[in-house]
Amino acid sequence: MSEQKPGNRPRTDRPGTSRRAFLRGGSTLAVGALAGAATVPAHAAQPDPAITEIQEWNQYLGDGVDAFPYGAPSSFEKHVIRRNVPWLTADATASVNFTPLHELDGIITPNGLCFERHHAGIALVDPAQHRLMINGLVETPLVFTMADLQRFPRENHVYFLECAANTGMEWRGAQLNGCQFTHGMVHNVMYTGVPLRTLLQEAGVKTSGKWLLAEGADASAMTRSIPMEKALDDCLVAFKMNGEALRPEQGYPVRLVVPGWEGNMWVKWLRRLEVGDQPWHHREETSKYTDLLESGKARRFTWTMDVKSVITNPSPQAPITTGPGPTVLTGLAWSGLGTVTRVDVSVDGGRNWRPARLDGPSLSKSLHRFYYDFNWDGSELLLQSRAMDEFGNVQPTKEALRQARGENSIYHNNGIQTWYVQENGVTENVEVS
Ligand SMILES: Nc1nc2c(c(=O)[nH]1)N[C@H]1C(S)=C(S)[C@@H](COP(=O)(O)O)O[C@H]1N2
Ligand SMILES: [Mo]
Repeated sequence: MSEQKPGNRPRTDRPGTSRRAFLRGGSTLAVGALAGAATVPAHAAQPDPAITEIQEWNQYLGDGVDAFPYGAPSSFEKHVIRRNVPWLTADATASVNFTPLHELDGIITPNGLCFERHHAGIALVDPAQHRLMINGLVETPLVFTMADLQRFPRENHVYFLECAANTGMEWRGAQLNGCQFTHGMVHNVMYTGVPLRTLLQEAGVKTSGKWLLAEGADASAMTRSIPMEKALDDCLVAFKMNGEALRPEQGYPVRLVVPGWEGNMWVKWLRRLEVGDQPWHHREETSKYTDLLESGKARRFTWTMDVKSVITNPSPQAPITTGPGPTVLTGLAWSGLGTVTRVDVSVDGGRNWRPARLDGPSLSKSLHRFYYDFNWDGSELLLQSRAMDEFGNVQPTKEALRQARGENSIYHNNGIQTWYVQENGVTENVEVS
């Protein structure tokens, strides 16, 4: 294994897995690829049919204002869609699809591109028939209609939702070729909703009430236990995303928002909140949403999503196609604890780091956008990003994660991702070791 020279093509180095490792060693990687951004060369004016010919859209009237009562993206953007990996799950109703992170910019995920994860398909709920009940250890059990919920003072907040299994396939080695598949179980929208605290206060939580059971109205009747402290802190009962009604796949007409915590607690199609004095035993919590350690013991109650980042461009689905010269590298960073204060980028597999430029709003428990504008000299790159949050937590290497938690884990993989950019711009998912 150690004979492999730096600069070799990544390869499958483990029988039985498709792990691809990229060995770091010598110094053929161009650190010189780092010169500051140059000015983008404008094309010298030449006869160009795009200019000299009259295009179709220049000759005929377009569609009228009645053509698209609910708009859709340009037909030239057809490839920008959620995608699933059929072999990951047995059927599409208990499954997941992925946000096309490499096609997006800024920090907001458009509603139609938010990844979906459900255990029993998308429930189609009639809002007029939907009820939210609060019962258990409360002074007054309550039932709210959707109209009732809209009468409470509401708030707007941008939060990321990340499934605990995001990047889970990558624990044992580089696996899926694209950030959509390695990191696409995350989305970030602005929610409008009523603070959960307001509704709980309305019902009057008894002093013995320490836990909340949140239940969904879908066929899986998914339930999750949430500690009262979190419920009273920043959770929302949300009915809007990015200004419009929740999409059916995101829990229409109402879902729980549990900022910074793993996605499975964000119960969709929320119909019941039961206050109790201890956590409930969920069918899935011990089997699916618990981290198995090497020792065979499990980490339970690992709810916060740790500081994490990924370069979205270039990446395997978004290679460099423009050749050497000014290149915009960009990506996303987030922390379930608060804001991201710093992202560093390496082009040589983690030996040298330079600060990236954070741009756009820096909101707590939200995605952050970073850029690294550089002048690519056309040599091979091993791209990595490393995020730090406002509490000084730094994103770990995959190796450090494996040392801490072994190789059996799936959940909470916030390790540093590496992309290998070849001289022709083609980009692959690899690991440096
Ligand atoms: N009622 C209900 N809520 C649910 C689920 C579900 O299957 N049913 N899946 C959970 C999981 S595992 C995740 S990661 C998030 C995904 O939210 P999204 O579909 O909006 O991306 O919803 C959570 N809430
Ligand atoms: Mo999840």
